[in-house]
Amino acid sequence: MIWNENKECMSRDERRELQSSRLRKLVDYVYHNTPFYRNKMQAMNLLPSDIKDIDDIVKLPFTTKQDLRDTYPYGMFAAPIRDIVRLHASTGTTGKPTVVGYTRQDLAVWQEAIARVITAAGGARQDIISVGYGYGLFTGGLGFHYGVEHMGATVIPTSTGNSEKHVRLLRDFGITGLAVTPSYALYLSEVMDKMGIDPASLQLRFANLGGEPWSPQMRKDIEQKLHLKAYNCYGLSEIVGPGVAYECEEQNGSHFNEDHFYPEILCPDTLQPVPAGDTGELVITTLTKTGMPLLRYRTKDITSLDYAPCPCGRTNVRLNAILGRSDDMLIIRGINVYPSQVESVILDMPEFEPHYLLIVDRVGILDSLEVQVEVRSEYYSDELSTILALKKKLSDRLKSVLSIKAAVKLVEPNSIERTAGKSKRVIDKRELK
Ligand code: DLL
Repeated sequence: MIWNENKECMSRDERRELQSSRLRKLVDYVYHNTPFYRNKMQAMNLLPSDIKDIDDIVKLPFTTKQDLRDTYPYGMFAAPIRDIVRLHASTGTTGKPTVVGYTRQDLAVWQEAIARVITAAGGARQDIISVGYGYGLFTGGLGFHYGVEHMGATVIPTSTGNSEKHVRLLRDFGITGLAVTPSYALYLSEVMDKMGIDPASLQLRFANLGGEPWSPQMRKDIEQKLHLKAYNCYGLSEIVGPGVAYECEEQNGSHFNEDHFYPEILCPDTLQPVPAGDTGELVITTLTKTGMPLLRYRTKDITSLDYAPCPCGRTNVRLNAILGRSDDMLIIRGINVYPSQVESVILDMPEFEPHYLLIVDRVGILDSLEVQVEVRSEYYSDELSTILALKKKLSDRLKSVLSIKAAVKLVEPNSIERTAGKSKRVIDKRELK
């Protein structure tokens, strides 16, 4: 099923026209309503009338998270506060949080975006959907909540926190759809296991997972353990929250809601566009937002776009998996390391649970990387030789993928801390030294 065939399946030429006219309107709007952008454009000698079609987007200034911090809290708002009906903020671990304001019209766009996300995963009005993203300043909870209501399905605002209760709700309320982070989906399967509840006995059919990167192996794991189909949903608070891009039944890249959010892939160093299909930093312009529209927001997410037609019939471009962030990339002994590389090695080996932790440290002048991973109970052993052999096997595989040696620490099942939200997979102790 497709939520909005008119918009999701329009010809690429038609969509380009729509994007061009929306971009013209947007630039005129921010020029007159956001001093931040007017100043930037004036410094570049750029007038709204210089933007004629979507290809002119490359002339526009960038926006960074730092800009949002510098103008904290409301400096990026284009609409007066009396027209803002909701605020969210990202959980900044360093410095000030970034604040996002929505007008009524922005919330309507967001609801539509989420309705597309859920419909593409096979959800419909008769579904009962549990939203297990955090409710509050985080965009996941309320974002999904109002999207589910908008499409007419039944929403259960479970939020995070009490996982056993969540499992009981899944069972007792006949919940058919789940919206949570991928790591929490896995955790719920463990809780079910402990409670002696067989996921196959539940009504669950699909899950909309996002908020953090996950790999194809993790998808397989979640689908098998929870007996459902798992679909990716990508988004970030600065742009809208969840609902920027979403997977369809093909589960092969996430369709970008391009009529509202325009994606570019740029080289993070030169900020020039990469050839179509190549990997680089995702940069997004909000084409229709009125509360806090952003021009060319640098997401720092490293990924690529797939322009090939999709058998599902949607024509909006597909976002490939997020390979990492240009700012969470670790440089260990001069080598770039993405945590997702370690994850793919671990998930490829049946001996391990998909729970791991990277600990980066500096001993003397040498960087060190320790990978802690949980051994599945059926492979756990008191035999030293068995454990040593398993350690060596993982260590060798990591070396071949990462090109650096990692110390491997095997830990018991369930010993790595679980979170209801995004899991913390990296501890970089060098930052403190
Ligand atoms: O995580 C919004 C969201 C909520 C998306 C629920 C999907 C589902 P932020 O907290 O601002 O917003 O974090 C945004 O998380 O730039 C990516 O690095 C990462 N991220 C989000 N979704 C995905 C995904 C929400 N599906 C940041 N795959 C983004 C990989 C993701 N990374």
